[in-house]
Amino acid sequence: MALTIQSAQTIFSNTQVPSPIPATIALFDQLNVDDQLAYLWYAYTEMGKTITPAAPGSARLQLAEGLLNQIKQMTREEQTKVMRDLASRADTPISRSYGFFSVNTKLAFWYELGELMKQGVIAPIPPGYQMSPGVKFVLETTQKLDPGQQITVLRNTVVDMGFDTSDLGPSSYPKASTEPAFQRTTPVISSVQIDGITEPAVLGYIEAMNADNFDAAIALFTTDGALQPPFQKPIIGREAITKYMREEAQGLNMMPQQGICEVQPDGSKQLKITGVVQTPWFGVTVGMNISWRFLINPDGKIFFVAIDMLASPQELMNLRRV
Ligand code: EQ3
Repeated sequence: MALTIQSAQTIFSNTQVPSPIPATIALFDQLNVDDQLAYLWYAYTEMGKTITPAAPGSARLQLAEGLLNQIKQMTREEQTKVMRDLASRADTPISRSYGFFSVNTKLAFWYELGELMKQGVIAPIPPGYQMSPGVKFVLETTQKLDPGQQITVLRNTVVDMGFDTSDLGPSSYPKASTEPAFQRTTPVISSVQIDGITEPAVLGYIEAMNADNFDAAIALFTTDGALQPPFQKPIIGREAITKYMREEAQGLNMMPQQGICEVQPDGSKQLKITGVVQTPWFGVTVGMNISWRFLINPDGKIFFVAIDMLASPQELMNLRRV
């Protein structure tokens, strides 16, 4: 039987535990725009007491510099309006430009705005601001998440801001492939060992990804292969996956720990591997518990891989189907 992406998506689905991340984001989405901005400020500064993101390289900030300079020259009221427009995804020139940014440039843009807010250069949260019960509730919900889940909530809310430019065609901003790389600050993990796994495509994938060698990683996929990032639809085909990896997978450290492999009657293999991933934004200070669900075709090529955020560390051991 031919492999399909639809059926691949369901492998090991009965070992999956719903993540609290979408539920937290749904609560955030219900807040009004000012409360959303305040929530992000408090969540970010609260989190910053224990973990702080690495300052983005100047090369990456350059991509956001034009917008940041425009905003710096505005009055406080105008600056607040820009932030409200971004959070409410309004159709304005700045919201459009932001919509064209890659994920890491969006994060770098807000990182810099946050710094400028702390310095008083950009309008801060108004001094007399009273937290609404809604903001308090979403903050308390966020605090119950582990650090890896907290940074995912922040990341995903920032990514969803701005005007959705996906229907507007290619951007005039630098393409992802020409964007400067994240500098690796932690040593590259060289020899990959995963308890219970000897599958060459999987070991090769992790090794290549840990060296940002996306050409080597993509060569392990079938031409119609797919990669499904957490909470997203599958990205299909080598070209689209390579573009995605260049934009979003630079500098990641992947530390798979254990896995299981089940051979199917047609010779394909289904593997589930759990482990920890670190993002260059937070380095070794935040580990995200994740799983990879691989479907390898009978020729040993990756037909599908889904990356899922785990609900809890207990799930790292949750590999067997019941
Ligand atoms: C200024 C302030 C504070 C207040 C204002 O009111 C509003 C905002 C938005 C503010 C600023 C907020 C800021 C600066 C937030 C910054 C958040 C950051 C830097 C978050 C970074 C998160 C990174 C994450 C969660 C990365 C996760 C990566 C994963 C899970 C990678 C998985 C992958 C694997 C393992 C693969 O095998 C394939 C590729 C793939 C990427 C899917």
